[in-house]
Amino acid sequence: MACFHEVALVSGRHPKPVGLVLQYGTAGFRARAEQLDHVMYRMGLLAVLRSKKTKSTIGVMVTASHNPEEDNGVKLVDPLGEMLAPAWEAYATQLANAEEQDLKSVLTSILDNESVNLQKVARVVLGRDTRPSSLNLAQAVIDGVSALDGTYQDYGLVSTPQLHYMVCCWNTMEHYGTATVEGYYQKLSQAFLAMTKQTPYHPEELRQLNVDGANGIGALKLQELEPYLEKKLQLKVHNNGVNGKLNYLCGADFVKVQQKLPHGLLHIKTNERSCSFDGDADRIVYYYIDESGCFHLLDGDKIATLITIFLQELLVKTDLDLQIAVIQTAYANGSSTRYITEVMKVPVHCVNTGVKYLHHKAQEFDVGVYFEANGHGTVLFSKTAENKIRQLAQDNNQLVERINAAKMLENTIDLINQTVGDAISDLLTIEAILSIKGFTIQQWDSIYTDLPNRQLKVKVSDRQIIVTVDAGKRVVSPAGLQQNIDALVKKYNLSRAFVRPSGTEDVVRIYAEAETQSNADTLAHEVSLVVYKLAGGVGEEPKLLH
Ligand code: G16
Repeated sequence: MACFHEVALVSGRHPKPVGLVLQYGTAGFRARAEQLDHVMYRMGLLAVLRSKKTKSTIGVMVTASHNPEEDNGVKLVDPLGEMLAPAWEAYATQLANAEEQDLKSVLTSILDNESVNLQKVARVVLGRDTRPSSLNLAQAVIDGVSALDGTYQDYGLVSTPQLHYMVCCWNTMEHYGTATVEGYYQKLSQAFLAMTKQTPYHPEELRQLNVDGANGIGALKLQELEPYLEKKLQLKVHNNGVNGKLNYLCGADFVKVQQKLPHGLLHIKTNERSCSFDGDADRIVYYYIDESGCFHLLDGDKIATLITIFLQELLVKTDLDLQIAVIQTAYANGSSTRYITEVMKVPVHCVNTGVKYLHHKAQEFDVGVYFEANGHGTVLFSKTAENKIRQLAQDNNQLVERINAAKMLENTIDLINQTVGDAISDLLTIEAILSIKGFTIQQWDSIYTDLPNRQLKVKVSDRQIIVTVDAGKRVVSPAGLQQNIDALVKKYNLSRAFVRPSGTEDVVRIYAEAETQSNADTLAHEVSLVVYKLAGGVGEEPKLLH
């Protein structure tokens, strides 16, 4: 059994740059790849301690998701495939920032605080995205795991949600699914084919979907999945990484923020259904170009609405007493929130940005649909809900309509990745729903009309000086910033704006919504100027973009 004395020696191969301080952010650590070797090694150590503590398999994913290719990062995955518990995020930060001579004492204090028994076995599974830096960084994780005598399985190139799925499979004795990439494809494709069994093979143009793979892992994995779909769906994968750069001028974040087509799909046909993944395939957004050449985005809010309509109709048919709710963040378009609460009469809850917060809130309901506007989300079914649905699906004494609705819900449970937002699983769920309901993308889009909005980024010297409350919707520091934002918002009809420090990039994010696009753009620009002035903006003053 290794002791912490040896760990301090081995870490000599993964030294921490003196004085470097990094924070565990919205979804783990993110920084320039060259700053992360020691962090990866130490997250390998932490994963072993977490595994011993929980007596479960823990996941480590090397990825910086939507960030530029030069960045990298790490996401830790807890026993049921959820994000690392918040108390352990603090340990992760302490460990990442401990100077070499303090590493042993930080490890010892985690051990003592958590009463970790070092004699327990530890198992870690890891995966990585396609960034050039990911292979070496994954090796640093393995070195950390090995330094504490943990066992590991390296899944190599996988999407983040696939790794979350593996963790859940391992810890449920494969009740959730088989812990292989093939097992993942089989589980999802079988559920998809079962859901769409009754729908006819649509003409080719309706079966075809353009996918922008962001030049990342999602493109590779979709190509592996396609043979399992028995041509029920035809995927035209663009930006598959052969020529382009990861997330550069493409991918879900680019499309959502810029509200325009990604490179590689600039010439899609009118009304052609298209979607974009992000760099590690945990987000998806849809879009199309209408007859007048106008770009239409169907983001996480539209996805949440479509899925909720589908689930609510089925729940009514089953006549089961199950409560459904939608979880959003401050970035949710005001029209979506109004539609879901006022027209659909489904309760909506707003939480802090970060899927870990949405996931946690969604667990409070029988059926919790959670989506961030950026396209990151999924559906959680409580154990009680799942049991009731599966029982009804098998109960031949019930009305056929009830049984069929329960069977459809059962397949939806199997299709949706309940561990985390998953672009592949979401894509199949959306495609199944569109096919079952016979909806075109335009019909889906017309459920409600988005309020025009704009997102901007401002670079400041220290983004942590911006402190927010109320799910990130109001600023309490620096003084005067919120009052300025309030005064600007008052100038425009149906408007709203907020700012918050990003937890994945070194920027402050600005969001503005208004009755017209021009007002949303102007409001976002005015707010960005206030942030620049009051929060220590660096570089050039933000300019109004049209
Ligand atoms: C991560 C989180 C998301 C969050 C996004 C942006 O996404 O998983 O929940 O919305 O970062 O966060 P922030 O605004 O704090 O930068 P991803 O896809 O990059 O892992």
